[in-house]
Amino acid sequence: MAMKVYGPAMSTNVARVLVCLEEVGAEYEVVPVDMTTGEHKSPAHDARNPFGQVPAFQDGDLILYESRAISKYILRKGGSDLLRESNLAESAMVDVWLEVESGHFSSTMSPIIFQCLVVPFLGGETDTKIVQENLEKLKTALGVYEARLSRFKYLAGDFVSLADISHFPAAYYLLGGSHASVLDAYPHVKAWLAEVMDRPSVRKVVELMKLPSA
Ligand code: GS8
Repeated sequence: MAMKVYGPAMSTNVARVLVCLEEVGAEYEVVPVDMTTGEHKSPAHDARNPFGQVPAFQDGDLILYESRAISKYILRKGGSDLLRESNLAESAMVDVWLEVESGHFSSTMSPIIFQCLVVPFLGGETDTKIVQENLEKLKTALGVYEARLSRFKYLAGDFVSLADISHFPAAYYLLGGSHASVLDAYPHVKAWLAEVMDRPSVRKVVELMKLPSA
């Protein structure tokens, strides 16, 4: 039976899960959850994700939430090497940079995406103070990334891993938004992101993110 992902592909956390399914070539189904009507807060969705958020994930009797945990499950099940689990030190570095992605990159990008895309879509006005504050935080993080990527081809070392591809959903919105030029000061980061965005799995999910109903 195909694995099921509940939530719109355009959501960054849903897209992270989808790219892992694409990486392992799994059969999967994206089940729509209409966030505009609050379906993610419905009892049916709450049974799958008690935080009332997307994504939720189902593989037979197993129900999971939290996109990075779901991603790891999919990669382990599919026998992918993107977690480097045969090497203790390498897998630890994957974990480090997955935490960095969550705590320094995506957490900083989330309010920027919300203010620059979601708020105007809902008819509101972007809070530029929030955007500027988070852009400053982003620049601080990107300085660390630049130093790292000057020494290694990828974040966890000289091998591509989940830590790299996990950045793609927020990076997609950064690259396509009005603050993309922030990356110009970080040439290694820019080149690394270009490579991440060019992975076939990422290109496939980017297409799904563009579909209005997905
Ligand atoms: C965060 C999920 C999340 O914030 C994860 O899965 O990694 N740590 C979790 N989901 C957002 C959509 S943005 O992609 C969401 O569901 N927001 C609606 C809400 O919180 O009510």
